[in-house]
Amino acid sequence: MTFLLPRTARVSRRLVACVQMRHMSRDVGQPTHFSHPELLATGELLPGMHREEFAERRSNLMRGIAETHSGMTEDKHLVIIPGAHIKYMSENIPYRFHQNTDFLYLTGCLEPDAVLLLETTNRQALPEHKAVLYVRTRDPHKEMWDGPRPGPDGALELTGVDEAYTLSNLEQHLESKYSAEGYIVWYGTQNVVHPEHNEQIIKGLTSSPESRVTSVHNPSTLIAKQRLIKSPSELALMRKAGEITSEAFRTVLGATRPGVNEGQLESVFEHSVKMAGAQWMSYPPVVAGGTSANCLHYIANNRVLKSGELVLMDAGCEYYGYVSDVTRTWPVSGEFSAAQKELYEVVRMVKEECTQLCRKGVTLSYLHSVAVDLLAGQMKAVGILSDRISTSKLVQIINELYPHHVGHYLGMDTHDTLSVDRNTELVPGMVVTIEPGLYIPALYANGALTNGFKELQGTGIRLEDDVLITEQGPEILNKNCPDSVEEVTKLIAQGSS
Ligand SMILES: [Mn+2]
Repeated sequence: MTFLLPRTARVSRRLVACVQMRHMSRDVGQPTHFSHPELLATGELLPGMHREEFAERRSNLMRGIAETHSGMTEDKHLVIIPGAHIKYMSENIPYRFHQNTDFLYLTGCLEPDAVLLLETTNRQALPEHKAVLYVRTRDPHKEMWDGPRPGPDGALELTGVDEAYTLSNLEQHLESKYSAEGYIVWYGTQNVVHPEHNEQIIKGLTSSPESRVTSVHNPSTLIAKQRLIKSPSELALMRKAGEITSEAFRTVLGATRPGVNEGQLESVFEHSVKMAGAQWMSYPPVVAGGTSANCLHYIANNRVLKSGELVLMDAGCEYYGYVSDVTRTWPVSGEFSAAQKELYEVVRMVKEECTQLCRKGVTLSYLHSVAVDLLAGQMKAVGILSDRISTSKLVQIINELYPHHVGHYLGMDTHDTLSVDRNTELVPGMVVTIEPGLYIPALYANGALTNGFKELQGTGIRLEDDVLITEQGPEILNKNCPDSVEEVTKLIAQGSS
């Protein structure tokens, strides 16, 4: 087994050593102070987020790894985090590139096909480590078609990692520098981010007869724990995503009238968030008129909205890597019927109560149980469900009418940090959604609805806010998104006047 690097690697190492510039002096395919001075200060990789913050996150991850191996400080660790690859709609037609969020969190780098390695530095205890990036090679022909690439030198200047190489070195380096050296390897094999790199990584780590890699640990749980608590700069981006989304909902309310297609409201929302500076919608929005609201992930958005029905819209935007996720439901005509208003107020009250409970020490699981109890109690109290229904029957009915959870963590992904249990106590810096709903099937046959409320068959209502936990209590990131009957109806009326 040789430790001599292949010739190409030696060349790029020398190249790396020559690079002393600390500021970008050319376009590298993602916004920098050089290309977007109006958006980014020197050294920032995302607005308000300096590359030092990314270095700190890498150190925190290595500290977390050290803590999982207390007492074995001599262990050598190797963490491998691949970036996303470009996906294609059809031959040569790419979807817009979306970076793997763990990779973005640790590097601030928006380059497709890149790989990050973090390795123990010789004879130094964690969190001391070396960060190495592998990126696509520069290619004038391809860059003419697809835009500039950083290449190893650009990646180094951009992110401030310790070393950078072209991807052609990845497999060979894994084999020659790491596989026989007894590193404890941290790499996510469960949800493969990049199938092609995955093959190279597995081959590089295991194909040599001298390889000592027999198992890998998944780093994603440790990264999720870190991502769960947002830094001030992350919160600034999330507040902005919440503000943009609130404003977009106000615009969509004003554009609502009978005869408008669901897809047109989607388009009003998308236009509004992009005009305000967001890059994406967080997910294909749900714009569901009438009974379509009972399909929780309805995204066909192709029906004409009719007077008398409600429209449910679940939509959010992504602002430089951080997302919002908001839901409102309102009457197409601008006026709730008496029964619709009762049901709406039940859901709104439950959202309000659960939001106020978003404080240090409570859990999403607890909030969900509160939501279930409140929904059940209120449905009886206002007379939508008969007060003669037994408690066990009531539990069954609420499970039917409210089939999802009250919330999830929110951050770089809409369903953020999924490996974090919902029994985790909330602490300041965490962001959760609070989204109670009631969905009454069109053919709801179990006789639960009282006579005055039969018209609610086929009605679905959900209200969702994004809530930051602070020392002082909950902060609603989309606080300008209206939910009172008065304000919602006023905005619809203003739009149609
Ligand atoms: Mn949600």
